Amino acid sequence: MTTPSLQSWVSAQVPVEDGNPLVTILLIGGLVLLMVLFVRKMWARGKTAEKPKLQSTTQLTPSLEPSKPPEVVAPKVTLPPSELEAQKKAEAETLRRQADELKAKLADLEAEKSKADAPARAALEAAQQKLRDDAEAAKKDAYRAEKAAESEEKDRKKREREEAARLAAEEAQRKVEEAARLAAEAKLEQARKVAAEGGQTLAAGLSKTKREGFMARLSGLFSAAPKPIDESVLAELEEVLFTADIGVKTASRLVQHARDTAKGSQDLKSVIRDEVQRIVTLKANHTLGGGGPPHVIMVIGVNGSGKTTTIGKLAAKATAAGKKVLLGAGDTFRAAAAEQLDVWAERAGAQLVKGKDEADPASVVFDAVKQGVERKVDLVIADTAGRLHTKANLMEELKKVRRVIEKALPGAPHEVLLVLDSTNGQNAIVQARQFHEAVGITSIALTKLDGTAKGGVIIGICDEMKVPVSWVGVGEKVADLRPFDPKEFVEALFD
Ligand SMILES: Nc1nc2c(ncn2[C@@H]2O[C@H](COP(=O)(O)OP(=O)(O)OP(=O)(O)O)[C@@H](O)[C@H]2O)c(=O)[nH]1
Ligand SMILES: [Mg+2]
Repeated sequence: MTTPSLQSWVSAQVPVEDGNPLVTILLIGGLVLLMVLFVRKMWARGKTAEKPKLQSTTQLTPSLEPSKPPEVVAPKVTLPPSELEAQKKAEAETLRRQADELKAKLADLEAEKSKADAPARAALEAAQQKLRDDAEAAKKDAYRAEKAAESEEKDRKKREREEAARLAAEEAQRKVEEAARLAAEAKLEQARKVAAEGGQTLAAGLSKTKREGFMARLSGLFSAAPKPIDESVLAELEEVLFTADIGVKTASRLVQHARDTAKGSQDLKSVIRDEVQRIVTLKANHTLGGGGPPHVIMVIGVNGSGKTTTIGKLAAKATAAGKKVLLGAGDTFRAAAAEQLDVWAERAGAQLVKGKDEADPASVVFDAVKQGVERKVDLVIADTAGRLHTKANLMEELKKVRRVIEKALPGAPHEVLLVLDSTNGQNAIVQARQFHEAVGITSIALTKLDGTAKGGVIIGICDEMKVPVSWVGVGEKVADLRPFDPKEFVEALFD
């Protein structure tokens, strides 16, 4: 819009008497100013709306955001004035008052002077001069005292600020510690929940063995056995036990025991029951501690026997009991092994030390034990790759792992836990023998009892190895790994 046309538009909108040019110019100017302001406002709004596009596209998830230090409002601190500050303030006041009094006297003399004769005036003049000098000196001294008091006050304020900052820092530290304590408590609670998840009973885990395994046939024999027991019953017992998964040696021993004890007796069942209880009653340690610190457990076994799962379950139990646990990912052979252990570590609230894929397992385990010592953990559990007990080179590798654990912490490992898959039946006994010869096992975890009718293997293992079965696995949950209780075992099978 050109100025003349704007002018005519304005004239059309606003009636201007006789076309006064000054009013027209003012109106046009006002309108132009309004338009400029309007355009500026719109431009500014557009800029604000564009802003989000300029923001970073990467977003930190809340859990990854660096934790901010807690906000603490500094408390107000008031310190009493020092002795010197109070003294200087009082001194300044007195001197100021003195100076005022001297000035007042000066004024009195001035009045006197106006009425006095010449000699008297001269004397008054001299007196006045003296008063002036004194007043000036008092003022100067008052100023100096004030300055000294101010300097003292400044120091006091500084000390107040420092004290307030110290109290605020103390409070912030307290808050950080409180937050850490609450986080640790929450972690422990979580671990307890995982550990407390209801699991299967041993009886439920052994139900297949009882229903379908040798126990089913034994039960039939027990109820049909004549009294007194004769050779035909013993022959039948022999047949049942030899086809059970308890191993030939144990089967022979049990038959011999029955022959010696039960012939003529009326109760074959209680004879076998008591002998089985005697065989499986070996002293086991379920505390996951006692050695070290840290107590170190080396876990071994054939492929897929349940080592990593058992380690995870043991770690969860230990953290739930308030122990600090570190897992060593010594299975560097299988690519996903460390990740699998990592998941268990996370779930149990345990720490994890892992190496690169295909790293030397001994070096990873050595590092894990060293870290366990440095981090003052209570328990270190080292995983190892599954291996066939018949492969000499792999058994040599296991011996090396054991040696480096001892090197990292003299006296360790405090437990060598062999994990056996009970579905392997008698082969589990063969595995136990070979692993024992190679590295010397101290306890056994027998897994997957829930999926097999071969639960009788426990009897054979205990009888032949004289190594206690410490743990039995009856399912996938943490609570499904149960401390082995000989009495419970015998009750579950026979009663
Ligand atoms: N039903 C049942 N399954 C189990 C039990 N213990 C372990 N498992 C399962 O057995 C499988 C093998 O377990 P892992 O812990 O990976 O065995 P591993 O010995 O570490 O295997 P490798 O590392 O390959 O030698 C997994 O699917 C486990 O969930 C148990 O007591 N009952
Ligand atoms: Mg494993």
